[in-house]
Amino acid sequence: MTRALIKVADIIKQGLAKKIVVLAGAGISTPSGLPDFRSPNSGLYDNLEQYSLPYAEAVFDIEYFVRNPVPFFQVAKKLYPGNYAPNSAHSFIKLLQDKNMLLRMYTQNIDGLERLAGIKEDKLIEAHGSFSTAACIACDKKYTADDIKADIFSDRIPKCTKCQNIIKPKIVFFGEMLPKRFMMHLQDLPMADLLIVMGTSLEVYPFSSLADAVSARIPRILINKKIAGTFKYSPRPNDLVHEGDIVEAIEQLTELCGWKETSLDC
Ligand code: CNA
Repeated sequence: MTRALIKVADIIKQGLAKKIVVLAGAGISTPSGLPDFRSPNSGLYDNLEQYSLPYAEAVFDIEYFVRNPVPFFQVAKKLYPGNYAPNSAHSFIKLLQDKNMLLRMYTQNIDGLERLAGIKEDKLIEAHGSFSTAACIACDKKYTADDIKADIFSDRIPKCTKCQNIIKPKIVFFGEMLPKRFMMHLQDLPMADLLIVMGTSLEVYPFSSLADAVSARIPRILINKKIAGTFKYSPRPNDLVHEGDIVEAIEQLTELCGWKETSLDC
């Protein structure tokens, strides 16, 4: 157990954390079997050679998508909701919600596992969208996840029944606006009394900037395989960093909080 986990558990046990904000990324879903982006070898970026992309991020670039949607739909097939279950990282956040300690969870993930774990809509900001809805890129006709699922799983590009243009899941691509609800960070982060950052490389802006939006006197903890973002480049005096596997860390933190008897199974 690291000092960081012990310290956070102390803050929680002393009742000093009643408005926790959680920031999460693809690393909380790797234990559920989903690939993340940037992990060497296993990450999606290292497995896109077959598509001869001009650069890896092009898979989520709106201009590239309009010209060649195939790589995106191959990645979509890997991440599409329905094949994966939440893990103890998601359950821990649900536990914070049940204990009335969760102010908000901001996630970059598009896999929908937070919803499946039972995190309520008003507590959750899916900053990069989700697969739950989709729309035609030309006429904006709306579709559900189920409407386009069969096409995606049969390697067909889903096409609009009205105008035959491409139907795109409501995932936020590079070059697109984030959902309006993302702006809630302007009121949430200044109110937070503890920031928990988990499973993210903190490389995607503007999401990464949320880690810096809490007051300097508020403890921030990063739980990740390796140190990232401003925890590395401009650390604050009361920053806490736990480098390691998310599931092991959450199990330790749950025990340190005295919540071990509470099942983390989803
Ligand atoms: P990233 O850049 O791939 O970073 C993930 C981080 O998690 C890395 O620093 C890893 O070291 C770390 N990590 C991976 N597995 C574990 C583990 N078991 N325990 C602890 N740490 C771990 O992903 P980010 O989320 O930071 O990047 C933002 C992108 C990724 C967003 O736009 C997402 O939409 C996108 N994405 C989402 C998913 C998903 O929904 N599950 C999957 C892949 C990519």
